[in-house]
Amino acid sequence: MLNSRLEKAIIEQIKAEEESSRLYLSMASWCEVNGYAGAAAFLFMHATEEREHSLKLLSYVNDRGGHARLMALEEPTAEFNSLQDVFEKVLEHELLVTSLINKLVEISMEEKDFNTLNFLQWYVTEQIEEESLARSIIDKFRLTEGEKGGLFHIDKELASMAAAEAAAIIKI
Ligand code: OFO
Repeated sequence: MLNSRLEKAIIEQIKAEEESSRLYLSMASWCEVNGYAGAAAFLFMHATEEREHSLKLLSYVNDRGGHARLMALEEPTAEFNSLQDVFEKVLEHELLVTSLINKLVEISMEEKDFNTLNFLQWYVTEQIEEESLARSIIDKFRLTEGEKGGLFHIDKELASMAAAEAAAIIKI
C-alpha cells in the first residue's frame, strides 16, 4: 500500500507528465502553423508519449491501493522565437522533469518503499534518453547556424524520426 506522502508526490508527477504532454502539443501546434510539418509530427508523437507516462503513474497509484485524483493544469506557452527555441525549451523542460523524478526517487528511499523505487527506475532511464535526444537535436541547429536549407533538413529528419517511432508502435 502506497503511503499518503508518496501518493501525493506521484499525483504531482502525473500533473507534471500531463503538462509535458500539453507543452509538446502546444509546440507541435506552433510548428504546424509555422510550416515545420516534420517537427510538428515529432512533437505530436512526443506529446502522446508523455500522456502515456502520466497514465502509467495513474495506474500505479491505483494498483497500490491509492486514488490518483487529477490536479488542475497550467496553460502551456504558445509562442516561440524559432524552431531552435522550441527544442531548447524541450531540453529545459526535460531537465526540470528529471529533477522531479529524482525528487520522487529520494522520497521513495526516505519512505523505504522499494516497490516504488523499482517502478521509478523506468522513468530514470527514460529521462536520460529524452535529455540525450533533445541535446542531439539542438546540436543539429548549432551545426546549421540558422541557415535556411539546414532548417529544412532538420525538419525532414524530425519527420523520419516520427515515422520510425510510429512504425515501431504499430509493430508492438
Ligand atoms: Fe515523461 O518523459 Fe520526458 O518529460
